Amino acid sequence: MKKYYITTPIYYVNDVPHIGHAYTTIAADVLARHYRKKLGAENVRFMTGTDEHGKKNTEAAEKAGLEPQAFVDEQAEKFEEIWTNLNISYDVFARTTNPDHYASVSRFMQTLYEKGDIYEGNYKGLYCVGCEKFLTEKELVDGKCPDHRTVPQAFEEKNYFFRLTKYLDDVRKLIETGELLVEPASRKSEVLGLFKQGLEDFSVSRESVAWGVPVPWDEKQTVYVWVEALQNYTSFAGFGLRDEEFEKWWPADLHLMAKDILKFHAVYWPALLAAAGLKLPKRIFAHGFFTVNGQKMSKTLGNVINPTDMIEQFGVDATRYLLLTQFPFGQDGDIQASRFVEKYNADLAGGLGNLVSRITSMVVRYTAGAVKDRRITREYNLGELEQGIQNLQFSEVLESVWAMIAETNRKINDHEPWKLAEAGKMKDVEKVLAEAVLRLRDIGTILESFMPDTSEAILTALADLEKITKPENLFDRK
Ligand code: ME8
Repeated sequence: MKKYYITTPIYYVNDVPHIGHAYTTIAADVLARHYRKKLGAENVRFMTGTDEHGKKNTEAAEKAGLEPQAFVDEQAEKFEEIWTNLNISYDVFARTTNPDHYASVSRFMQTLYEKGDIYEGNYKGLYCVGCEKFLTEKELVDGKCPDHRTVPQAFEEKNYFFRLTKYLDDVRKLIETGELLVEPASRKSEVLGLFKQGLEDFSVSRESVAWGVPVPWDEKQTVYVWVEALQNYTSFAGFGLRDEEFEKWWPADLHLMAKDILKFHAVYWPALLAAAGLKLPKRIFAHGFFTVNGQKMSKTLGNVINPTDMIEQFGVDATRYLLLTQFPFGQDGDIQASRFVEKYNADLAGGLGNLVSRITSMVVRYTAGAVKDRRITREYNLGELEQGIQNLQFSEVLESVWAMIAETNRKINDHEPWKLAEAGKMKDVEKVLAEAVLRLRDIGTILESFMPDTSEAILTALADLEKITKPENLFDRK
């Protein structure tokens, strides 16, 4: 692999970012940082952004008493700000109201049209604005959208349709053989199940929605917001705009998202790409959807957690850590927000923070800040941990790191360097501390992608084995 192009979904700006958005974006950031170390920063492109068209956003703008553009500008800024505060190292922030995106989408749609994969039809259906998609009667619960608990709007208009059915067999085969990876395995089966149930051509334009990218051959219509949003992955890589750039980055190495939008990414998107004659993404990974303290996160329940509040309470790295360690990535789970303080104190203040402070204090005190670089026996395999990151096993990797922290602590307790010092056995003291320092360096190295500031503080303090310093307290007890 020579380059790595990773994306998050582009989030709707109808509301402010919450920890659901943060969860995916932090995970993508860990991968981007990891691959920058492996491939060099110039060979990694990490993209996130905002989905700014469609009804959902215009309705929110209206409520806020603003013109759509003014509203989405304001909202997009909030996302960028939060990502900066969370130390998200994105390379590109894709906003779908960017004129370049319009040009790229027009080019893409025109290609499908000229190929004969678009036809005119009449659409009659039930539309859920919350999902920005049509629902079938079968999907409704008590006549309502099960996710948004609202009655969908009955809707009939002239639309353009995409010949999805023409590409279904090809896409299905690529997923089956793993040429297009859909992960985890449970999600792959779910997607293959959709093919079995049968899928129909779908409408890719709207006559009644003005806030969008105009259909190039019929400017009275706009491109359906989902079809246009998916194309952010190609347009912001330069499709139809900057050929050399597009050549370098496409296809994407990983599209990351939660399972709620897997169908769009694993069925519609590959089919659209195939129709446009473009390569398909290499890997699609859909992680689980989580609840908070056992309940669905919702405005009505008032349990939506804002990442900014978490950063204020715990700091950036602790927020990243607390979110990624709640449950295995890829599975559904529960964010136990009521136990954040307990976990913070146990793992960060008491665990890692205490270990760093303990070791560096002893080195400064007993060996004047200097230890010899010795070979250490490692019970852990750094390469395996790196592989774990590439497999998106974030909570497992962090668990292993915390096992290393506990083990390093235990070794210090067993050898009691303070007693050795009292007995004047300074060579032994130095040996025990040197080993602890080197383990701590390994820990700092693995944490680089997860907790960048913490890792830097550790690695800086231990950079020169002749002049080890004690860093400031990493995590204050809460
Ligand atoms: O769907 N658990 O945007 P969106 C886990 N604009 N992840 C969660 C989550 C939760 N409870 N809540 C949100 C859209 N997410 C479209 C995407 S892409 C071309 C267009 C995360 O703002 C997760 O990544 O509704 C999920 O897939 C995404 O937010 C949905 O973001």
